[in-house]
Formats: sequence, C-alpha cells, structure tokens
Amino acid sequence: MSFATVTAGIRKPLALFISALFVAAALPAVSTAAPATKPAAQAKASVQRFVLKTGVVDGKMVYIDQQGKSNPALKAAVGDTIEIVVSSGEGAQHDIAIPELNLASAKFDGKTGPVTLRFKAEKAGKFTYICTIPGHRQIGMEGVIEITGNAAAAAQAPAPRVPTLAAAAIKAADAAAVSIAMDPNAVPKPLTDKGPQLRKYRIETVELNGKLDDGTSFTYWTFDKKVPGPMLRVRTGDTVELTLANRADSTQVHSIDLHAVTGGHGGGQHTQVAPGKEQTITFKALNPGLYVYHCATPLVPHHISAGMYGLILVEPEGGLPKVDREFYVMQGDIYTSHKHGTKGHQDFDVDKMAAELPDYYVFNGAVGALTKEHKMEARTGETVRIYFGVGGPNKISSFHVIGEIFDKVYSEGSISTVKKDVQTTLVPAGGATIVDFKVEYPGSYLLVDHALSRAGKGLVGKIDVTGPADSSVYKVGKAAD
Ligand SMILES: [Cu+2]
Repeated sequence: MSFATVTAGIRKPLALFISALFVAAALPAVSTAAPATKPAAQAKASVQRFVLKTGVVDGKMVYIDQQGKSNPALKAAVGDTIEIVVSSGEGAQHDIAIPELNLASAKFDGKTGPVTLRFKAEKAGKFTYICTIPGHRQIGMEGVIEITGNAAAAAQAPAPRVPTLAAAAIKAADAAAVSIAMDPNAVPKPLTDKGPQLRKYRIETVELNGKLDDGTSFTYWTFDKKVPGPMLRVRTGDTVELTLANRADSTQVHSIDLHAVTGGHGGGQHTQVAPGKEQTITFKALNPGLYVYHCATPLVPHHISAGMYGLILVEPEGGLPKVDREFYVMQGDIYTSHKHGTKGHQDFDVDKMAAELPDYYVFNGAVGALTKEHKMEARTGETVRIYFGVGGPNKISSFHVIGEIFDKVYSEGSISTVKKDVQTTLVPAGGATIVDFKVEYPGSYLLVDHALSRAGKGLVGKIDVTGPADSSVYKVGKAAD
C-alpha cells in the first residue's frame, strides 16, 4: 500500500491531501508506506495481517473480516508486526484506532480506498479497536485485539508516538457553496381527498457545502439539499410509502425517524442507508398533528445539527381550517469549528455540541434565510399560518412574532386542542407547533425566539404585511388626534 494509493481519488484534493500528509508525518508508527526491512534481531517475529471492511449488519455499524465475522478478535504475539488493512464496505467515512496504544489510521471512505494501520506489538494484553468518528463506536464499531507473550521479550523499539493535533486552521469559505435555505413558502397544498390514500415520497440525503452566513460556508448534511428538508403533508388514515436514498458521494450512513410513525423507531431502525443505497418503509398515519422528522444515525445530534430535520403534517379528517397564507419555518442550533462571525469554511464542532454551546441559531438553515434570501408576505386582513418546528438538536424555542398575537396555537403540534390568544409559545427540541393569526395592520413582523440573545447569532425572520393602516388598531400619537 503506497501513500499515493491511500490518498488517490479523494474528492477535496487540497484540504484532505494536506490533512493526510499531516497524519502521515505525525504518526510514523501508523505508516501507510510499504513495510520496512525488519532488523535482524527480530527476524523470527512474523507479520500478522488482518483485512477488514466496514459494513452495516443488523442495524449496527461493524468491522467485518474476510470470513464475514463482525468485529473479529484480532490475535497476535508480542514482537509481531501487526498490519490491519481496512476499507469502507458501505462507502461511509471511518477510521480505525487503538486508543490504549495511541494508534489511529487516517480516515477513509468509499473513494479513498483502504488504509493500513501498521505497528509492532510491544506489550501483551487485550486492547480495544474502534472507529473514532463520533457515534460510530456507540453503534457497534469496536472489537478486541489480543496480544499474547512476554512483554520483556519485546524488542526495545520506541513506543508509538502520541498523535498531536494542531489547532484547526481557518479554511477559506467554499466559493462553490450553495444556498440550503428552504423557502418558507414551500408548503404543500391542503389535501382535498375523500377517504384514505396511498402517498409515495422519495427523499435523497445529500452532503454539501452550503452558505451559513455572508462569507461563511458550512458542511451541511441535508434531506433533498435544503434545511429543513421537504415538508410532507398527509391525512390521518393515509398509508405512506417513503423511500430514503443516500446519494453515492455521501461520507455518512443516513436514516429517517419520523415522529408521526408508530413502530420501528419511527423508521430509524430500518432506514440506516449506506451511500449509494436506498430503503423503503410503509406506515399508516394514525394520529393527526404536526411532527418532526430527522436523521437517526449516530451521532444523531450531529446529523440533526448539520441540517437533517423537517416536518410532516398529518391533517385531521376534513383538514385544518382554511387560511390565506401558509409558511414553513424550522429552528436549529449549529456548532462550528470557529466562533460566530468567523469568515471562512466552518466544520462541525462535536465538543461544542456536547456542551450545548451553539455558535449559530438559524431559521431555515442559514443566517438571513428569512430576512434576505426568502420573502414571507401577506396583505392586511389575511389570515396567516406558520408550521413551525424545532430540529435543534439541543435548544428549545420560545417562539414569538414581534407586534402580533397568535389567535390560535396548536400547542406541541397537537391539532386536537387549540389554545387562543397566545404571545409566546414554547416549542421543544424535536417538537412543533402551528400558529394562526390575522394580520390587521401593515408592517414588518419579526419572527424570533424570545431568548433574544439568539437573534444576535442569526435567529430572526420576518413577514412583510402591506395594505391599509387602520388607525383604530394602532397609530402614533394620542387617541383624540
Ligand atoms: Cu444523517
């Protein structure tokens, strides 16, 4: 295995080439170069070679050996040179590491080809090999490597060097970054069917660099290239056939868990889809309401924060009361490699996510999505409805529209009960609400989370209302003027 082989075919040539170079330079004990000539004193020691590939077995991510065994026990003796050759069987990104020995391979995926973790066994014991991609160990990617023999008999080779990571440099913003901001006007029309229907949907999971803010791009993971993903609209009693396809160039397995689904972890149990593959589930919409859907692949909050959430409306029998305008808005919290406002390309920061300290809060995926990029408009006298959800992953929303009162709130997305005359409504992470209000006066109505510090981190939208101003509703000056 040559270094060239390991790095060949990588899609982001420069950045990954540099990081691959760094790993190769910092970890001589993990060299991907051809084996060096063995010193004469160790001539009796053998090379133990293990060939593994990754895959999804029974809903778990695992390493699989050539006999088909999942997470096989790897056995060697002190003094052996161990070579673990591992490739991505399903195409997603992984690595292999033995933390107790300070060993880690470069990351690999379906495009990079295999990598080799090569080292000399210097002490006896049972050690754990794992994938260090967040969440992958938890969903199955770990096994044991057992080294037998007398540690004292080992050659006096130097201990493997501990990998040291430089502070992440700020990368230039991706000039090719696209808009991922979902148009809030993209609400499917109210349904008019008589009786239950079979409805078919197909959603593709796509990873792409998108615009997070002016001069700032971010690595988004999406349903159908938008954040939130497409709004689905069905009716109670409908049967829904949903196919989830994961685009071939994805680095991750993806899935979908719809809160409107009864059974199978909402679909998450049976839709763990590898890059280039697809899976179909069929469910009955048993309960009316507005429900969140999201990716449910570990590390789940990472996949959600990166953009993998959306809403499915299950209309009650007879539909919802008619309104003049319907909008689709979702809130999310984003954790970036550099602090809020930093120009350049931002990667995801898993530590900030674990600490629940977001750098950005967004409506529809990006700063300015609902103030600069997309318009929400209405005329005075019209009734407006917002289908609002929180993808999160972590933060609840105190949803409020400045200068308006919600005439009706379908709290927590429950259509069965209606609250009236509400100023601010609480929407949990992974929850939703429907708010209805009549716009009686012209102006710019701002959508906010009333935890208002978040507006400074991107969380603001607006509805522009035009039409005659009724001074009995609002005016500047005294009543008698
Ligand atoms: Cu995902």
